[in-house]
Amino acid sequence: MSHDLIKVEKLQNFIDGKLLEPEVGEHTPVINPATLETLVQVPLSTNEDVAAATQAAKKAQKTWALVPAPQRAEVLYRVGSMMKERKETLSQLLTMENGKVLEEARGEVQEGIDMAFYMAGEGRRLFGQTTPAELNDKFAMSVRAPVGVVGIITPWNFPIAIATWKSFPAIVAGNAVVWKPATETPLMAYELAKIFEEAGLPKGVVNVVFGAGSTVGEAMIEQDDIRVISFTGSNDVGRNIASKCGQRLKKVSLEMGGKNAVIVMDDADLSLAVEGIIWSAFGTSGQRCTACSRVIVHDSLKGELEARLQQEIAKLTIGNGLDESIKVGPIINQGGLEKVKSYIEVGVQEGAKLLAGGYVLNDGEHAKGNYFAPTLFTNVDANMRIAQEEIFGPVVSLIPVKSFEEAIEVNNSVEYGLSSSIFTRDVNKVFAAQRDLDTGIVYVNAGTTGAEIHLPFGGTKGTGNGHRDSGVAALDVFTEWKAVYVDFSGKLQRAQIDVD
Ligand code: UN1
Repeated sequence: MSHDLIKVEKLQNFIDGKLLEPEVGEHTPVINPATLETLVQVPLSTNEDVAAATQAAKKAQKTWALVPAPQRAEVLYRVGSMMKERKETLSQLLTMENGKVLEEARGEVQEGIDMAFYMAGEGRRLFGQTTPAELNDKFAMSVRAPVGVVGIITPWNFPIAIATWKSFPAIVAGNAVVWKPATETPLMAYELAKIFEEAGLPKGVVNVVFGAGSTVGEAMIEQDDIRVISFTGSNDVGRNIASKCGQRLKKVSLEMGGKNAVIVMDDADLSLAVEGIIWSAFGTSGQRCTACSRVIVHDSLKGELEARLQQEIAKLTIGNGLDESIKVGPIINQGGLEKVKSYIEVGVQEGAKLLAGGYVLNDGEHAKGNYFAPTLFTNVDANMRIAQEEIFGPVVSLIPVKSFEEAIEVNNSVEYGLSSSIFTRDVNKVFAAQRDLDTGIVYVNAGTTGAEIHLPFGGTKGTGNGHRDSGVAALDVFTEWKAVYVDFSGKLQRAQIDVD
C-alpha cells in the first residue's frame, strides 16, 4: 500500500547535489495526522548545515546565472513532466504527511505542475523594458538580474505547491536556493529534490535543509550570502523574520494568512453560495490561508442559509484522506487541534451560537487521528475574536448584515487582507465589490479558495508586506532591476546637462 512509497527510514538533507546527514544528527518523527503513525524521521539541522548549503548555493549560482534563461527553463519543463508522471505517488505521499484528502492532494500537485510549465515559459520572456534615451546615439533598457542566493521557507499546508511558487521563479531567473521545508511535511521536499536532480538541475542550485524555524530559519537570516527570504507561514514568525532581515537590509517576501469572508447578498444564487462556502470553509479542513472563515450574510437570507449549511455539514465525511469517499481530513497535529478547540470556547463565551460541530472527533477510527468536527457559528458580531483571528481549522462564523455597504465594511474590518468573495447577480455590486474589497484576491460567485498560479497570490495589511507569490509578480521577488545605458556616440554625453 501507500506505506511502500516511503523507501527510507530517515530523510537526509540535500546539499550540493548530495544526500547528507545533518552535522549534529538529530531527527524528529513525521506523523501521519490521519493515523498518528510515524512515516519517517526528519533531520533537525543546525547552523553548520545551513552554512554548507549556502556555500554550495553561492558557488553553483555563479555558473547557473550564465546559463541562458531558455536553457534554465528546459530543466523546469523536465521537472514539470516528471511531476506529471509521478502525480499519483506524490499525491498519496502528500495525503499521508499532510492529511488533505486525495482529491485535494492531486489538485495541489497539479498546481506545482502548472507552475513548472508556466515558469519554464518565463525563460523565453523575463521581460525588461527598452525605452528611448534622452540623448542622441544612446540606447536605454532595463533587464532582470538574479539576486544571487535566495532562502525559501515553506509551510506544511501546501508543501509542494508553495515550494514551486517560490523555487521555480527563483531558478528560472538564475538564482540558487536554500530551502527550509516545514518539518511536518518533509516528504514533498525530498521528492521534489530528487526530481530536480533527475531533471538535470546542476548540483547546488537547490539545497534542502530540514529543521526547525528557530534554528534553520534563524541561521538562514544570519547568512549574509542569502539575499532574499521568501516566507509563507504565521504572522508572528513573519514579523520576526521581517524585523531581523530589516536590520540586515535583506529583501523579504511574506505571506501570512487571512481571515477570508464570503459575502452572500440578498440576490445571490443561494445553492451556489452554499456550495462555495462548504468547499472553501471545510476543504483542507480549513487549513488554507485562503479558507473561508467568515460568512457575511444579508439579514433576509440568514435563516435559510443557516439551515442549508447545517444540512450540508451533516453530509460531510470525515476521516483518512486516502479513502476516496472522505471529504474532510484531519488537522495537522495536536497543537492545531488544541488551537481550534480553544477558539470554540472563545466563541461560546463571546455569545456566538453554535449550530454545528465544535468538538474533537473521538469515535471509532477518528480516535486514531486528529479530527475536528466541521463547525458553524451564527449570530457572530464582526468584532468578536472568532471573527477577527485566524483559526486555521474547520470553523466558520456567520455574521448578519443589513446592506451591501455594511458587508464590505465588515469584510475589511480585519487585520488580514488575503481573499474575499461575493455572491450576487447584480453587476453593479460586482464591480463596486471588486473595487472596495481590501484583499489581494477577490472572487465573484465562487468561494475564497482556488487561486490560479499565473496570477499574483498574496494580500494586503497583515497578510503580507507588499510582495506576491506566483504570477509574474513572483519574479520581482527574485530579481533586481538593472538599468543599462549604451552610448554609441563616441563622445562623452552628459545626461540632464547636454540636452540642447
Ligand atoms: C495557501 O493556503 O497558503 O487558492 C495556499 C488556494 C490554493 C493555494 C492556497 N490555490 O486556495
